[in-house]
Amino acid sequence: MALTQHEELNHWIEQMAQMCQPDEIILIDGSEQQKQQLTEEACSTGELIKLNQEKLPGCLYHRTAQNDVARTENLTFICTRLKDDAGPNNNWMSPEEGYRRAGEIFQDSMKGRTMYVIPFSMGPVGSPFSKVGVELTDSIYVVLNMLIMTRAGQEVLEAMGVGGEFTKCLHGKAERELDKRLIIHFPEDNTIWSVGSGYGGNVLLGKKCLALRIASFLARQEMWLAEHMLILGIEEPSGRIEYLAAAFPSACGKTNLAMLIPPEGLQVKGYRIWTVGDDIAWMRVDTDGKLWAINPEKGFFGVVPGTNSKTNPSAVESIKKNTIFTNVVLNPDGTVWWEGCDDEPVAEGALDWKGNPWKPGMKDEDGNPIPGAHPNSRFTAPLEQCPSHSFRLDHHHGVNITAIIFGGRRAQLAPLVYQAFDWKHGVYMGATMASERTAAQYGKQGEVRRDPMAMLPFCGYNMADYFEHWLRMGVRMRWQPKIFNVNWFRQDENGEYLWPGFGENLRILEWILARCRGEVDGVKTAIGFIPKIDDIDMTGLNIPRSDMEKLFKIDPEAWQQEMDSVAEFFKKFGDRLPLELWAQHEALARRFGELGGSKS
Ligand code: OXD
Ligand code: MN
Repeated sequence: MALTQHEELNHWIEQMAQMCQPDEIILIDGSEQQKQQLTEEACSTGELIKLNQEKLPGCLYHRTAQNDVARTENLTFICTRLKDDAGPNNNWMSPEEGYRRAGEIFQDSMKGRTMYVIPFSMGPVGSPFSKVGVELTDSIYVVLNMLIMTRAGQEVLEAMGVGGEFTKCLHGKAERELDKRLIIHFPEDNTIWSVGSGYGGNVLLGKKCLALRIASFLARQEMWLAEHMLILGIEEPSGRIEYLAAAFPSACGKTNLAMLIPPEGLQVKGYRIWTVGDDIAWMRVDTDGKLWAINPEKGFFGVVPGTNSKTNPSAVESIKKNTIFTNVVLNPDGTVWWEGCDDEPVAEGALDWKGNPWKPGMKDEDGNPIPGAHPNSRFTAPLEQCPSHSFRLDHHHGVNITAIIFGGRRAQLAPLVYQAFDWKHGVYMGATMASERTAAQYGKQGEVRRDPMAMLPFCGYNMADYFEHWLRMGVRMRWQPKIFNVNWFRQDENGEYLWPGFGENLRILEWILARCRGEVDGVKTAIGFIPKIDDIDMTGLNIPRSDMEKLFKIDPEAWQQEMDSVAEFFKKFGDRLPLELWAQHEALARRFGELGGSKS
């Protein structure tokens, strides 16, 4: 009997099964009963471990293979017919080669295994904002993660009807060997093939693969925006809520900002923060001419280390139940531990992320501490468990975006906050985003990595066309969100951070909102408007005036170097780069000529 009433879907499943040769095919219906069955099965094979159900109800534990702990950008490809359509920002293969190379690895790879069919919706089921995908996978870990991260199961299948469109997502663990791992996107076929990995970012195909790479490609055709952005709402006691969307490269505290807790000094103002999403925003211009956003996901796939009740109390609350922990320390009592958590590590009997006996203070041959949890260990948790989760998560239309914020980690260059003069200048600001690597990231520490709109690893087509698309979107809006850049990571001469970050960032968001409402003047500089220092509410936060001035210093020489590096980056896109971006680049140089830097 046919698996579903959707003929094209049935046909595709059959074809993929012919290639992968699973012993069995099971349709995921989204029911609690099926989820329990699969959990039991995965626990019986060791794929998952049930954690202490008294202390961590509904929580599970998983270890990935040791060579499979992060997204593998070098094995991630965009397969368009023309190489130039993928752009210098992507690895490229022809679609024929992509299907052939991945097909060889998929061949017979599910023998002795089950293929699960997961119909899922990115965004509320049936919303015109949403996109449907179907993921075929041989991993129960993937199924259980997808059930947290997406709306999945029978209701999606019903919404697809007999012929609804869907993204064809195929995942197979295969042997999890590096030379047999490929994460391939075929945007022109609305198809994703991922093989040889079990790590979330590579295998939860609704997330980076569909909701960013494929969606960005579709968004350009359909005139909307698929962005690597958090969304948060700030509610005043009057009831007015203003929503912000913000893009930061990895390791800049996106999840923390999405779950911000107002600092003590501002608590009298009675703000409430609403978390809409921590990673991805899909945004459309509505008939009112404004920009509206949804979070296509319904869970968090967050970095664990460093999460504690000081850095992110809402995350701590979110992961107390129904959470899957990947690659953290497993305590003998079936609880978990990670570097930077609230608890002391247990002295004896714990296992590290590799499954080896581990205790605090262990060192490797070179005398370096052996971490218990992998630095990129993750929690998968339902968004609705976050105490600040927005009541508009299932609204088919999302939330209206007042401001867009770009950011990065720059020790010396960028001021704490500055505002673009207009949309086009804001697009230039986003296109020139960059971040310096931290010790936790692969590569040379301090090295500047250009990461436009934080989309460099996630834009499913030529980024020159993506910039053009952003410029065109601005023209379509009657009410354009104002665009800002923030840098929480500025340091003084001694390498000390000048700004405390975390909840204190609300003081900067306040200024941003005040600017959007036209309530405060800005100071015009070459790079944009910066605040008058007295316009930032510093109640309860003691930062010397001289440090505040350093936070807003604009050094023309450093900016000249920055502009040289931007020019170099732009040149990679050749003629395809919109002329407007070069015009913005020249206008910035001209403004430095006219206005110089800021004296502070
Ligand atoms: C993520 C990332 O995992 O951006 O969200 O790398
Ligand atoms: Mn991300």
